[in-house]
Amino acid sequence: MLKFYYNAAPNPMKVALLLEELGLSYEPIPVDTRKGDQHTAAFTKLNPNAKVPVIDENGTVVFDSNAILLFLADRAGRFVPTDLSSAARGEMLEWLMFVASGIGPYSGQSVHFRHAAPEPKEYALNRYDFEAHRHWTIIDNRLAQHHYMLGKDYSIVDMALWGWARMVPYVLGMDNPWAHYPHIKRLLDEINARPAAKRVETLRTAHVFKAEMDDDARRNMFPQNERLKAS
Ligand SMILES: N[C@@H](CCC(=O)N[C@@H](CS)C(=O)NCC(=O)O)C(=O)O
Repeated sequence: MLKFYYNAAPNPMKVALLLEELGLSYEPIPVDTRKGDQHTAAFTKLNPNAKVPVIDENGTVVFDSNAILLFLADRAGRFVPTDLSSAARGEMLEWLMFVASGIGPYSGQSVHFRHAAPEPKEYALNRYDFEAHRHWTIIDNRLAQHHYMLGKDYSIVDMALWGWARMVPYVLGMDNPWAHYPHIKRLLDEINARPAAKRVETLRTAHVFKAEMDDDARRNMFPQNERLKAS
């Protein structure tokens, strides 16, 4: 049985969506990152980067959300162009990596500096907010011209995006970002209505993760701050 190490954050949720879309049976294993579960020796043996998601299927371990999406979709021959030398395959890879290296990190840092970092933070917040908007604008422009990220076929790129698109109001600190990003909202609503997304919602709320951001949670989530205390 495939073990799925997860929490309710964007990167694990995009993998949950693919697991559900593929109809794979899996054992969900909650990793409570505010309690520090990601730093245990057992977990860092699976993912030395100490982050979720990770899958482990009888010893075949894959960490990092977009690697997992590609691994599972390639294996199933679904939700990806399968001809390795086709232009469609190149297009899938470029957008998947754009989400992995642009949307995820810039949105994540925008969340960090907007909601968690201490003052002064104007410079950093301005940079990451600007970059998050710039990346989401590129996606919205793409979706203005194509129904899905790769055209007419729903793919793992849409799933990778969905993980983060759900969080856009929080990422950008806006009540209604959708006035600026109507095409992303259209895709988000469409995916949310899929039975697989509804099952992900059930999974997301099935386990109660620690909600308080107390000193212990901050130590577990932002270990870099310990250096500041020491200096
Ligand atoms: N590049 C990784 C990033 C994973 C990541 O940042 N996971 C977050 C949840 S979305 C996490 O585990 N955070 C806990 C921590 O940073 O200690 C991926 O795409 O899987």
